[in-house]
Amino acid sequence: MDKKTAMIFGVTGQDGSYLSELLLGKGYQVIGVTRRCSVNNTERLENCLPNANFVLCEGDVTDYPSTSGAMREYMPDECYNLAAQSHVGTSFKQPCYSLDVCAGGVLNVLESIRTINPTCRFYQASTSELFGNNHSETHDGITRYQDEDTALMPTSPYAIAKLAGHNFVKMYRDAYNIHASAGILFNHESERRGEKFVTRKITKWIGDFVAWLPPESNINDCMSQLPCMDTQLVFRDKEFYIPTIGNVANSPVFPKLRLGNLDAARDWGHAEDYVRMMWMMLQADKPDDYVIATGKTHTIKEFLEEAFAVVGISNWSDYVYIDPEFCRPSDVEYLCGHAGKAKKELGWEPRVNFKELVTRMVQHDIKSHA
Ligand code: NAP
Ligand code: G4F
Repeated sequence: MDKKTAMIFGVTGQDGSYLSELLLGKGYQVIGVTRRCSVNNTERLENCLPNANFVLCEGDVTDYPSTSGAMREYMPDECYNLAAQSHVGTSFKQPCYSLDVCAGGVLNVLESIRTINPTCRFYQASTSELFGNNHSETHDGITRYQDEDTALMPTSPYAIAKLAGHNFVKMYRDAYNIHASAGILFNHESERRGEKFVTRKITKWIGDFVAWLPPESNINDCMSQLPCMDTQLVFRDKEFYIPTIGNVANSPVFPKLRLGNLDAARDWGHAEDYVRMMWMMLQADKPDDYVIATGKTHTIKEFLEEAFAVVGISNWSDYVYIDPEFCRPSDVEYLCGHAGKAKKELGWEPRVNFKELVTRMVQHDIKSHA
């Protein structure tokens, strides 16, 4: 049988890199579409770049000539649209741009498929942000959850734009008979997660902090010095600094971890599990939309507790400064997905649990300094 070709928009991102590795492992030719960037942004693709079946092609989802041009040149069997301005906080600062990429971008790719390559199967990266602050009550013993029947009530420019993209998928499926599916994915993280998302921001900070401490220091001894600290050092330009003991490499202070809302709850899984489901959705006979989630939810505080525990710190709040800069005009407070449909129809289940996810991320960010 001929080798299958898959096209990935958003290939340089967290999910794009894991999906590329999965598809190359299955023998696909992978065409990764990347937008022009002033510096190299293919760091996550280092495992893929040497593979002769991996091709990078220039394109931007907001630019129809480039999406249609890529479609015409490679005529893929499968197309995965992962491209997005994916940071919810940023979408409040750049709402028009977020709308262009997350809504218009989907339309450009779907139109390219409809007009040039209508048998191509399409995957759209929809999101649990679509639910906003809505949830369903009780089902299968799970209380307060979101699934495919929970009404969508987006509360950010990102989520509203993603809802338009989500609706385009259904429309192209129903009106034009395109094999187009959307994965309503709950938060998924990894060692490759962007450093401005809360999980990676936390684990990266821990990795940097541990690297900054003198090798022989005991973290908790260090913090026991807190009451003695010089208040001039503690406040500087709004930022808190952690006082140190001993002779710490050239820098007498270390900035605290600055975060926003710690009470929000998220259903966090590992990205490797979630890209597997993207591929599974496109192998199904019928296109459809699926919730993908672990069914377990944790607050940011719980993530902090678990992450700091990996390096033996129990009093994590001493290291964290709440900075209003990281609070959003509106936030989604509670997400907990019910992925029963994906399990029943496609046999999908997550393999990495919360504790393993957090441990892997922290250990990776510590090792990155070795
Ligand atoms: P990510 O790391 O932020 O990656 C986003 C990708 O989109 C990057 O490759 C980025 O390219 C690309 N991109 C941005 N604007 C583009 C444009 N105009 N044209 C072409 N490419 C563009 O996001 P991710 O975590 O991998 O998520 C993948 C997708 O799933 C996104 O659509 C996201 O909204 C959605 N999603 C993610 C989660 C999650 O928890 N991770 C959950 C639900 C849904 P550059 O490298 O050039 O910036
Ligand atoms: O890590 P976050 O930025 O992820 P968020 O907003 O849930 O969005 C991610 O998941 C969505 C799926 O549900 C994706 F569609 C989206 O593309 C993205 O991947 O924030 C998580 C929570 C929020 O409640 C936020 O307010 O953490 C809170 N938070 C607290 N302090 C912070 C911070 N978030 C960030 N990014 N930075 C902080 O300092």
